[in-house]
Amino acid sequence: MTNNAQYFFTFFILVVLLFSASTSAQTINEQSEADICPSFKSISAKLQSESSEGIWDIAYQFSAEGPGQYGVETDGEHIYTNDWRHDATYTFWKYTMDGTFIESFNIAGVTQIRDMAYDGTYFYGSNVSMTLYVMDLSNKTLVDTISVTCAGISGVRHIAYDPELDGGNGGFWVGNWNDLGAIDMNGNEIYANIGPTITSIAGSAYDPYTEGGPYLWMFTQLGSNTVDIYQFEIASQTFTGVMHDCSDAPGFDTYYGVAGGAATYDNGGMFTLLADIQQDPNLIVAYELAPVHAEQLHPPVAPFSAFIPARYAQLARVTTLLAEVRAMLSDDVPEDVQATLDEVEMHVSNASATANTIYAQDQLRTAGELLEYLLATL
Ligand SMILES: [Ca+2]
Repeated sequence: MTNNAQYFFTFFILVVLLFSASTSAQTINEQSEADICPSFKSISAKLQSESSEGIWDIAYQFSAEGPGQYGVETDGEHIYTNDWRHDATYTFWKYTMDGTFIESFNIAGVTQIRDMAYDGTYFYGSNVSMTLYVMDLSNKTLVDTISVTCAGISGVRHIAYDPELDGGNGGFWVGNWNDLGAIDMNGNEIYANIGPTITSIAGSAYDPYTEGGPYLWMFTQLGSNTVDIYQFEIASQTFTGVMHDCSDAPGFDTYYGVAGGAATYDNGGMFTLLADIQQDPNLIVAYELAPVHAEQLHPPVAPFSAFIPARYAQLARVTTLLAEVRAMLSDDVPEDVQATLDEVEMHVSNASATANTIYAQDQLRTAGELLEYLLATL
């Protein structure tokens, strides 16, 4: 990464931390190495006339280090994939944020994980059983297991972390190919299987930023290309009809490619969806969904006392200004500009570290003023 990119990456992580300061029946296809829904071929023909909305620009994409890497997730520092196969040599694979392979590794007692989720602290996933594995992929450890109780759910294949579930304590949307329910952080049922009208769900991810949300994106093995991703409105628990066919990704294997896991994250101010297409090797595609807007955020899970709505307005302003500054900078950031940016970072950091609301807002206001000054001089 260039210095500029590195700076903004660090900075946006900081902003993300501010927003979420509290948080902390398989079928083995012998030919394609893909985990394929038994019923997908029979239903796929029904759903070919849906529309596609949203941004859906491809920010980047990369090929995994081989086939079988069903799941994908990121903590914003690295992208991880995981192998679903019973005979996998390695279960986990680690990449840089632009998809450069770093290493593969195992965690004792954890195999055949499918889709994954990340809650800001740990990674979660299951081998399509009612046991959820809580993993620290950075330290390569199994932190805990959670026993899932959710009527009508036959196993956890797809999983998405939703910070608003359980009255803001957070929880997961989970299910197997054809079911979808919700559980709290201890695995207890919040919603039994709702009987989703869209099925063959391989992976899912949470999206609070696309207009009209929050939504889940359900990566399904439906459609003529078997990589259709559907928008699910959480408030009404219904599918909106918005769909994107991920076969637009360059390198998509029209014969073997089928949906796998999905994840979402803040990619430098652009909320981005990672779609993991099962083929050989797996193809991970990063789609741009929507700009990250503070005003669309709901209150965080267990906020510091200073995290009140007024602060969001300040944060939103800083985030917007930062995006504008970023757009005007080349890779070579002049020394004086960098010094001002460092100062901005310090103020945002101060704001995130204090429990004093007035001080925090003052710090964010100062950061905003510095960015406005920069914009005027660039
Ligand atoms: Ca997921």
